[in-house]
Amino acid sequence: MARTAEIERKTAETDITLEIDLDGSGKSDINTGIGFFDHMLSAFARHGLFDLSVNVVGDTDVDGHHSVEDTGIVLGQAIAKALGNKKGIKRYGSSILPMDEALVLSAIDLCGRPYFEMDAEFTAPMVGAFDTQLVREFFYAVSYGAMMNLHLRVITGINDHHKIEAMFKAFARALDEATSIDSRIDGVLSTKGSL
Ligand SMILES: [Mn+2]
Repeated sequence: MARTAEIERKTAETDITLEIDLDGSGKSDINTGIGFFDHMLSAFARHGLFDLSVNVVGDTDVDGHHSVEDTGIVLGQAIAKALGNKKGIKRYGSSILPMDEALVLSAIDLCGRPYFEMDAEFTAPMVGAFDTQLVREFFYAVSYGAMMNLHLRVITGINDHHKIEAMFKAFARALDEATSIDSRIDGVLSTKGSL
């Protein structure tokens, strides 16, 4: 059974089409109108081994806020939809990922209850055309859209490009683990019987 989802979302601010295959090989086709954000979503797909296609037509003449936040909402919803009933998935995933001087921890519980914790500080207001304040907006939106508990913590780091890229890659690897199927798991991994 394919674990895929396609979502289209159109508002006065953004028009987004997104497709994900949780059991892909890391192929991506990303066009958000913000170069650094494209770079981050490509890294997410590649390192999570998800196939991901994202097309965003947003009000980047205002700024990148709506485009990044709404893409987060849609990605979260697509992850939840592709997961379906969550039978057989590992549920938890974590990664501690280095990128040069930056070291980032990401931990995920696909528990059906949204929660978001992030500990990261950036010194530059922008990386390319990407506002560093949007890192929090994006991951908050993903965690709530997917109804997941997501923790992200920059343990060390100096360069904002490295810190943010390590966050996207650590998130990808943690999500790959949490969404992967373990044949030993009968039903859903919860004593409550549902996730
Ligand atoms: Mn880079």
